[in-house]
Amino acid sequence: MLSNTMIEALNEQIRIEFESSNLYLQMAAWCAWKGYEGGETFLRAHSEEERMHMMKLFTYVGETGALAVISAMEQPKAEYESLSDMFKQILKHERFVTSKINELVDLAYKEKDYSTLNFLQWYVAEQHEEETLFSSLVDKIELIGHDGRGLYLIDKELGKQATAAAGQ
Ligand code: OFO
Repeated sequence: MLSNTMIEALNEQIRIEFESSNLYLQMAAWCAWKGYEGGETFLRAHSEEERMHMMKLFTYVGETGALAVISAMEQPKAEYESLSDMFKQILKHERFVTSKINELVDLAYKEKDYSTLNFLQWYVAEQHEEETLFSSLVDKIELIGHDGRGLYLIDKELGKQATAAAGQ
């Protein structure tokens, strides 16, 4: 059985993962609007991934006999200065998500809630992967994404990454 503090914290994480999903879907719309087809495909897929992160939490909370609660969500930002600006904001957002996962892990330790601790390990690994991915994309955009040709190559790369991830 989960403590009330843990239920509240997990429900907050459900909101955060849902917000991530909405944020990336909104970013996909911005990419489509700007003609970044690869970026659109990549971010649509990433939005789905975040929905899956949310659903895992939603299911876990329910399985423990607690009530999963979906709370009000923040409206995602719709417009970005550039692809580089957008990916820097994604990296910042993922670092924020990592800090929230770490807080959950701290709480589970403090409460000796070993079941939740075990459940959260998947998120710890996932955040490591996501930060690595987005930080390398930010670096690539910084390196070559300053003109039309560079941006074209970056967009192609994003499309390829989305296709490769879908085939995994
Ligand atoms: Fe990309 O963050 Fe979920 O967990």
